Amino acid sequence: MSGMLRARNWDADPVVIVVAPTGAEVTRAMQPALPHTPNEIAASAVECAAAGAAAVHLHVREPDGRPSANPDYFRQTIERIRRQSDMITMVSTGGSVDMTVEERLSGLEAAPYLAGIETGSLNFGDDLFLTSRPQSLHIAKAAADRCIPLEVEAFELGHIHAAIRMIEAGELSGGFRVNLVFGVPGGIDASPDSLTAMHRALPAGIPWTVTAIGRHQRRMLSLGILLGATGVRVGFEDNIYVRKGQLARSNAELVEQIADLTRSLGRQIATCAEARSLFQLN
Ligand code: KMH
Ligand code: ZN
Repeated sequence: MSGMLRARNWDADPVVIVVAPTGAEVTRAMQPALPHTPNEIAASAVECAAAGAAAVHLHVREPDGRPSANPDYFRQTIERIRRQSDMITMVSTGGSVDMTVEERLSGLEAAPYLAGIETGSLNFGDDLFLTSRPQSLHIAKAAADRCIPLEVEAFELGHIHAAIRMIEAGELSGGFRVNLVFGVPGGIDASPDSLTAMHRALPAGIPWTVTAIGRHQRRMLSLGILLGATGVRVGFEDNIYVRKGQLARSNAELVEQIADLTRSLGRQIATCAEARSLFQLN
C-alpha cells in the first residue's frame, strides 16, 4: 500500500464517554440514586471513571436537592474528583432554567478543564431556557478570562450556526467542540434524520459528542458511534433508566452499558489521556 492514499478508518479513534451524573431537573423522587452533595457527585464520577467515563459534566445541588449556583460546591466536587481520577472535569454554564447568567457562571470559579456554553435559546419542556447572543458573549468572555476552553451545547441547528459565527468573529477562544443534544421537548427531536442534519452542519475536524434524552437515547448514541462521534454522554441528567421501566442502580451502571454497546459496535473506549487529545485540550 506504500505510496497510496488511504482513507482514515471510521473506527480509528476510541470513543470518549462523558457522564452527566446530576443535571438540574431530575429529582430523587424520580431516581433515588441521584447524587446531590459534592461528596456524592464526586464519588459517582469516580465510580464512572472506573467503568470507562473519561469526562464528567457537572451541575451541583443544595443538600435538599435544589439546583445550586454555589461555587464552593463546584470547587469541592472538582477537588475530590481530581484527587481520585484523571477524568476531564466540565462545568455547565446552562445551570437551571431559573438561574441568572451570573449564577450560571459560578462553576467557572472552580477552575474546571472545560465548560459548556449555550449559543441560543429554546423552550425547555414547559419552561423557557434563554441565552441571548450578548449573554453567550458574556459567558465566552468569562471563560476566556480564566483560560477555560468551551464546549457548545447545541439543542438545535441554529445553535451550531450561531457558534460558527462566533468562531469566525473570534468570539469563542480555546478551540471549538460541540455536544449535540437531541430530544429535549422544545429542541431538535431524537431521530436519525436530525442527527445527520446536525452532523452535516459541523465544520470538519471538530470534536463532537452526542447526548439524547428519552427513549431513543441508546439508538441515537449508537448512530453517533457509527458516524464517528468523538464521544457520547450518559448519566442521570439525560436518562435514569437502564432499560424500559427499570431504573439504573447508579450512573456507573449506565456507563458500563454504553461502554459495552460501544465495543459491540466496533469502537474502543478512550482513556482520560486520549480524551484530552480527542477533545483538543492539549
Ligand atoms: N438544565 C438545563 C436548563 C447545560 O448544562 O448546559 C441546561 C442544561 C444544559 O443542562
Ligand atoms: Zn447540563
